[in-house]
Amino acid sequence: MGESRARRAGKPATEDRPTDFRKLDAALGETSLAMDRVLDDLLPVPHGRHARVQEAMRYAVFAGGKRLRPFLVVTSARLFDVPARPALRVAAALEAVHTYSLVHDDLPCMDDDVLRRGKPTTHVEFDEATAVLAGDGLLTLAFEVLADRETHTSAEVCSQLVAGLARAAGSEGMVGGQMMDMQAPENTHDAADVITLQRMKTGALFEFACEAGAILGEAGAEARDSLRAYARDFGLAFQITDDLIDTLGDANAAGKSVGKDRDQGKATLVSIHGIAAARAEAEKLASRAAARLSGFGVKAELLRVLPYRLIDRDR
Ligand code: GRG
Repeated sequence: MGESRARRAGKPATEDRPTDFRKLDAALGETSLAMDRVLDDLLPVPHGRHARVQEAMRYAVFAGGKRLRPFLVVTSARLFDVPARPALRVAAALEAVHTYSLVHDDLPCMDDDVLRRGKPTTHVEFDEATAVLAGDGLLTLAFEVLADRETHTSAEVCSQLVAGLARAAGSEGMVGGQMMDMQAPENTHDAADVITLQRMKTGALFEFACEAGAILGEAGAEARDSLRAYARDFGLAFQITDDLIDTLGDANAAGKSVGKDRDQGKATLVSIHGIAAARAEAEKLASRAAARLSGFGVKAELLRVLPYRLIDRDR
């Protein structure tokens, strides 16, 4: 990364809060471009009488997005010297699942949103049935990609990737978290409820993103555990910041509707603790996430800086 406050003070960046994100931003940009090329290769080219669903899949995937989960996969895979191509294929599978979740989340029967990634949501641009099918198409494509020997020559690695993503996306992970969220005003009251919901709804995919790098690298349990612990803290810090943006932000900056949690009476860590305490908690989680990767040394510098970059999104 560029010159951080910590480095200017002559200390290692890990001992203080990094404030210069140029190197990280460049890496995020590079991964995003590489990701889009691989997604373009993997997504079916619309053809035949069913072209519409494939057009909608492409519309949703290429509507923008930070490609954060792909960055986590690719950067954690680099810790184990995994080549770019397999890491990008796993990253594409995960981004497909993430995009499906956004398409379905925006549907009238769920969050009923008209704006996502700064553009009309998929059901607004197409129609509801097409949006449901596009989400289904993205979800299933992800597993097709992971199971393919082009992703990894070891069947054991492919099967761990398939099982890991299925667990993260399923009813004990993202889908379960979404169910809790749909019932949130009645069932989610205190901070512990909110943390459980968020760990399932958004944290589980972050955990898979980081662990996938270790799976691809056939790393040992200790490395996998550190990456999962990093992702848990990172995910919560990310979510708190998302809630801060929802509370403070404007729809243009967020690229989506804001203030919905409050309007729907849903508790968040911001509504429970207040803005200042929520910010302090995000800061603490970012610092703890960074510390989780100390064992990887300088190789993990980008991953250590990332949580700070994300929690600065609300300023
Ligand atoms: C419908 C099964 C199902 C699940 C939906 C993740 C999710 C579960 C819904 C998204 C709701 C939401 C806006 C959550 C806030 C945090 C979040 C996941 C934001 C979107 O992720 P980003 O910011 O999005 O990484 P981009 O567009 O950059 O990819």
